[in-house]
Amino acid sequence: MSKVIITAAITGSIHVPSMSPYLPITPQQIADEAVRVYEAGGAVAHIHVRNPETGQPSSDMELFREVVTKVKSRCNIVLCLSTGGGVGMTTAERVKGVTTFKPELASFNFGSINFGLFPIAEAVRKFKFPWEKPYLQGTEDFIFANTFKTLREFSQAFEENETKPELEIYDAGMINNVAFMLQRGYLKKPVYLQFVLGILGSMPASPSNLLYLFNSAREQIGDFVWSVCAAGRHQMPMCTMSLVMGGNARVGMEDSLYAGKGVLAKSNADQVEKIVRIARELSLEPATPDEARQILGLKGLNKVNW
Ligand code: KMH
Ligand code: ZN
Repeated sequence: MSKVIITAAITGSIHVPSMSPYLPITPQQIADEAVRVYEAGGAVAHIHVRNPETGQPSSDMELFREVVTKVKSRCNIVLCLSTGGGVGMTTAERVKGVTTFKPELASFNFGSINFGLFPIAEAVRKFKFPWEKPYLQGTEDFIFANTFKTLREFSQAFEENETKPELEIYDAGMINNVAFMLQRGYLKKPVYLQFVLGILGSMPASPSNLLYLFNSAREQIGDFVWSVCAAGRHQMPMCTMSLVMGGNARVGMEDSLYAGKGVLAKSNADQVEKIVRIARELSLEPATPDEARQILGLKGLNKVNW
């Protein structure tokens, strides 16, 4: 039976605590969620951290340390640390998780976009914390900068720490960036691409856009391993399309707070269970973390720095 990698992005830096009481905030909650994802059939947990008091996205390495050590003591799920971070973080802060922890896998955003979260603010009736509204509204004027210099510097950090990059592709031009960095020797094949659909400021989530990204990547890069994530209500349809097309799938509360129409997910595991059910209906079996390590060519949990 074909194996598919199910990733869950546990908390992210897009949603704010006022939007769901179930959004994991503290290191303990994030670690508990990663373990629940593992138990539900997830092979990878994508990790951001938040200030435990306010829920604001953070780049504090001690918060990351608490999460990764707690998870490792309980299960062998692959941890994919974020280098996307959150609004307002510097590139130096964002890459620190790679140089500090030498993870097996980390996200690597492959171009710049005006990451527009500001419409989300309109949907929140009452904000719990003072940082939330300006954080979202400020993105009207926020460039999520991943310049060629950053791509070069991050590539070197990934290579030095033997961390496999998960290349986040929000837009067609970013495939060109991957081809360029491959040609210059900054990336090695096979690359792992994740098509990110439905973020305002980049490509909308639609079947034709996913097909277009996939075909463009085939033309420009050749063979690659790939996955899909999509924002909000597009999460399950786009992940299902990825599975049908032979790709992998990322769910999780970073991308959607819902487990169904109008139903908040109580845990990331709700979404993992759902995509696992869909996969099995398609005669696909979720990969274990060790199978995911093999598919992605990861160095192994014994080589991380925690
Ligand atoms: N925020 C996402 C839509 C990252 O953390 O580096 C993609 C992501 C990026 O997860
Ligand atoms: Zn992320």
